[in-house]
Amino acid sequence: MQIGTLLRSIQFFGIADSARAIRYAILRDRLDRDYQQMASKDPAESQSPGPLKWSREIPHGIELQFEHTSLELVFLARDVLRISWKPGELPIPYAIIGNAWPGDWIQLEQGQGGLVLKGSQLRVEISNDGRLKIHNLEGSLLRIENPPVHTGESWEQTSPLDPQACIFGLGERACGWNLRGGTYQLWNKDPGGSYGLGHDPLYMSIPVYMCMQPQGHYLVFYENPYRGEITIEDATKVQFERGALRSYFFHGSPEHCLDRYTQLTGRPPMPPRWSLGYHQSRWGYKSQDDIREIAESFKKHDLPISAIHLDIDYMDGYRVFTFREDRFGAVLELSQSLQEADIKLVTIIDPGVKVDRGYQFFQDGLQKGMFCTLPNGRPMLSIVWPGWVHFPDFTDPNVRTWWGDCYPQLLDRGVTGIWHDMNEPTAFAPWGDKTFPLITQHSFEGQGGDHLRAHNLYALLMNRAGFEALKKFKPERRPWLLSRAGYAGGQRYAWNWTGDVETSWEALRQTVATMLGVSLSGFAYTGSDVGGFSGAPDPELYLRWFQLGAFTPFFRTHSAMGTPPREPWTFEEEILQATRSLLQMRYRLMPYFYTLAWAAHQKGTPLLRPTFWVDPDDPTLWEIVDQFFLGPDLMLAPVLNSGELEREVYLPSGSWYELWDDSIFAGPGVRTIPTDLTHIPAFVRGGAILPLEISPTELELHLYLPDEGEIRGELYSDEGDGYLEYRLDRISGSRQEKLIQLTRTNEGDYPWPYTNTVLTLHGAKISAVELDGKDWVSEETRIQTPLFDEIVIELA
Ligand code: MIG
Repeated sequence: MQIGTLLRSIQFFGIADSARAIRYAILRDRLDRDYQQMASKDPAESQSPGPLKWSREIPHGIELQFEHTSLELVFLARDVLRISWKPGELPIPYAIIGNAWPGDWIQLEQGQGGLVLKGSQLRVEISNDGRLKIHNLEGSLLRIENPPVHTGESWEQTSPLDPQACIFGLGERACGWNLRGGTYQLWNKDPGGSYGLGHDPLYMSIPVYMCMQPQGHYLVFYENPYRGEITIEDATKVQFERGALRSYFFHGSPEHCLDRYTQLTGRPPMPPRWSLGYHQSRWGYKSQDDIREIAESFKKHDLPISAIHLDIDYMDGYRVFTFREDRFGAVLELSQSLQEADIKLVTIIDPGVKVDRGYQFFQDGLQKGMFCTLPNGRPMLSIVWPGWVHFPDFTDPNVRTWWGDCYPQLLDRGVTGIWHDMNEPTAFAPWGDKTFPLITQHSFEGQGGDHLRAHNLYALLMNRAGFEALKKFKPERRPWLLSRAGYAGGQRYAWNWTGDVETSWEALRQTVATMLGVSLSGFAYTGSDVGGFSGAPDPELYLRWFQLGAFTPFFRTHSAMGTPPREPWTFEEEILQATRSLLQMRYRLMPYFYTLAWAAHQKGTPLLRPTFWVDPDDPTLWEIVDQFFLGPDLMLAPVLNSGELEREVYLPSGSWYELWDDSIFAGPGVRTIPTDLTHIPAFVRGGAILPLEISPTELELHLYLPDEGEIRGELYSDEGDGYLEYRLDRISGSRQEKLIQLTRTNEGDYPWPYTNTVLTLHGAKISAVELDGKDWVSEETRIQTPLFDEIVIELA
């Protein structure tokens, strides 16, 4: 037993509940022992596929029967291959939304020692012993899959890697950037307390990774929700404890792979615009008056804000869907007055339902059989914040509806966004795995299954229930959900945040890699607790973290119970001012963020992108992780070390403008950049048009001139919520020496929202302007423009 954990839990949790947690851990151990014994009745023999017996063509693919195992290979599209090894049950496709792919034509040939399956873009050699070699049509070998080994019910498969290959993704990881040289668990887990570099697994593991290598990039997704493990060294070695071994192989650039992967697993919906603003939270705001005071202080200090979060203390004894009436009885009034200041209220919800005879939701769930059970049919008794709890079984469609039907209890009090926590799922136990006994029974849409199968899917399905409820009860609004855990496909329902990251410089550095890994795993929206969750950041660390937060999709300050306050005004004036100007920049950039949200919704492109996005084929970029892109045009080089006065930044080819002071740098190359405490080095790509909103009716289009060549910008606008009209304006053109020519096109019927638009030039002065064929007045670098179709600018 970990004494430290126990003491901490007693301190937070009291003696009685800590004693219950011990009882729970003992019970879980006993049940897990039984489970283990059941599983290992007959000693299992490891089996390779054995020799090929027969094969036959099927639509877009081939089926092969080896002596021991069978294989099905299907070209879902010309660049997407599905590989399914059996025996083992195929997953209920919770992660998948289906696809409209036409498949690919195929051709089967007899090759040396096996068969060759040819499509229009890929060629797979299948050897008679079950080894796969995937080539592109130029003949480059992209991937080898050794014959998988089936032992009992588990699968293991290795795939040798090119020495230069880099591997990224696997969901949320705190293990550096390139994942080569490590072993990673596929099992959602609350690290407990807080985590730092090297902690594995975390809350959201997703069996998806991207491989960058000289002969062509690919993405692999294993559609198997069981517990597993992947080791990435000279080869990737993946293991799953049960189920069929099914994977999808996608070929192309990272952008293309994510486009394809999110066609299969779903795109993130368009978020409400407010969610891209700043969120303030902490565990420990005690009452509605506390919240009101926080909101007022934001106003008083001239700090823009969009949402305030209520952590678990708002509930009555941690009973979900209740409010502690003495302190939060007037939440409706609170939310209404916040609404006047354009601030939304977000409440946390945990899955555990308190066992309490007098608690109606519990009684109802018990009567209707909504909880996960043990094999004896009784609800599984577990323990979390409320004390003894039962857990809803989200693999049951009736439970999803029953649970979701309670959301109005939050929505009716003016709550707008919902934050799902503890859904790994996590139970309190002073030792061992802090989750359900593996023998716990789940419905699986009536099919039945245990917790080994349900565990990694639990959050996905809880989020699905929440998402569907928000759509049902607020059909005119876009749902906004935040979730700690998740699985493949979860981007359809919720945003991610990186959980209880420790307060340290090392954790700040790691957070960049973690967020980029989450982004490459299909989640377009991620963010971290500004300042770290668990500690007391000094002003420098707080500000550096705030600077990173300002340029990440989900921007929220949050911290643990007992940490000192860290709202911006609790720091000295210099820090307060710096946070103010960052917040102002964040809100000016809102049209840019919103346009990126549209791109994510259309193509699955994450908002945060690793540096190699600009040139995936340049191997020198693959491992850069102390800088990154926000969308196509903004490159951030956050300061991640204490006392750092300057840092090196790699600038890709082209010209780059420092966002804050407009100094121009020419790439490619590494430059040393000063790192003034109050600013995060940020660079705008020459050739970009960055839309900055000055007020709801005033827009500045900042044109950063390239030396020569292409200029482009995009701007998505709509009402900010709901499902009515939108518009997408595209400006494109070029610079040739002293002449700039730009054309605007648009789609969608939403009226142009700005009454005042200014085009501002960076990098040169204006001598003359012609707008839609007429001479037009201008200042040195600014042009007041109506909505033009075409503009020609002559530079001085
Ligand atoms: O056991 O709700 O990650 O953000 O403040 C800890 C209390 C439960 C963990 C979340 C954190 C939240 C905290 N929760």
